[in-house]
Amino acid sequence: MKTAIVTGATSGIGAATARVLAGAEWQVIVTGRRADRLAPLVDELGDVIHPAAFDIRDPAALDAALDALPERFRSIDLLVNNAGLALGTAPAQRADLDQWRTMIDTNVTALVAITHRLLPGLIERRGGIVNIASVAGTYPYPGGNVYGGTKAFVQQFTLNLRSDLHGTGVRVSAIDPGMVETEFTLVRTGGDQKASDTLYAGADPMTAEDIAATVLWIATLPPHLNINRLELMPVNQSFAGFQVART
Ligand code: NDP
Ligand code: 8X3
Repeated sequence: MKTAIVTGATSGIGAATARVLAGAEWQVIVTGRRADRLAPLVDELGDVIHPAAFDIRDPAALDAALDALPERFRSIDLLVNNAGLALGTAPAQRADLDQWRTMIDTNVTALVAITHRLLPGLIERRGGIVNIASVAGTYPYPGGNVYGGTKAFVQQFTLNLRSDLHGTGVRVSAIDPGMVETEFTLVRTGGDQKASDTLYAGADPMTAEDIAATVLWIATLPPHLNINRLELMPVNQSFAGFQVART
């Protein structure tokens, strides 16, 4: 049985990915700060799930959680770097610097730290890494400022990892989803359920399960195949034009 670690599995894409992987006979280490959201995954999926509740921005907590893994969860074959968030939609000139720092600490610094820690084992086992980036890393939009910047980092880090891991057999992929209905907008708006409902209403957005199925597909391709980057959107989402300020 192969072992995956899915960061940010207390909700949304991470929780769905844990379910899909467990259903495909993987055992899964699930992480996130909310321990009360991890326990039900264990109840639902059984002892193929190992919950590890910690703040991924805290390097000591990350090390402690990985050091405390039970023996049978120690040989990790797949790292799904999913934990992440957007905070705020204000333009840069009115944005909150602490929110910017939180996004960088979570989406960039913590992702890099867990990757660095797990790389030796992943190389040993010719494993894989799937990074959840975003269309926000490719296409700018008003208010996307630092969130989009962090996701552009994830995209480029993914490709650069591929270069460094050349010849090791380790697969590295970035998934760039567009609109997925999760708690993402609730978090981004500081808990505004109405704003979240309004954003998704009538849009027929992607589901967390859509992205989870994509993670499983990437992770179970024949070993000679690597998906470098994969961008997905709901049919009802596309692109708008440039803006011009006239004086
Ligand atoms: P959710 O808000 O539903 O899930 C985010 C997950 O990240 C939660 O499990 C949360 O756990 C975890 N997380 C956030 N901060 C921390 C932290 N400091 N320590 C540990 N875990 C943390 O959103 P999604 O499922 O949508 O988001 C998953 C990923 O997908 C993110 O990287 C997001 O940027 C990306 N994405 C989302 C899109 C969307 O439209 N929804 C589109 C493109 C990309 P907890 O709060 O319990 O710590
Ligand atoms: C989430 C997608 O467009 O809200 O990464 O930034 S978007």
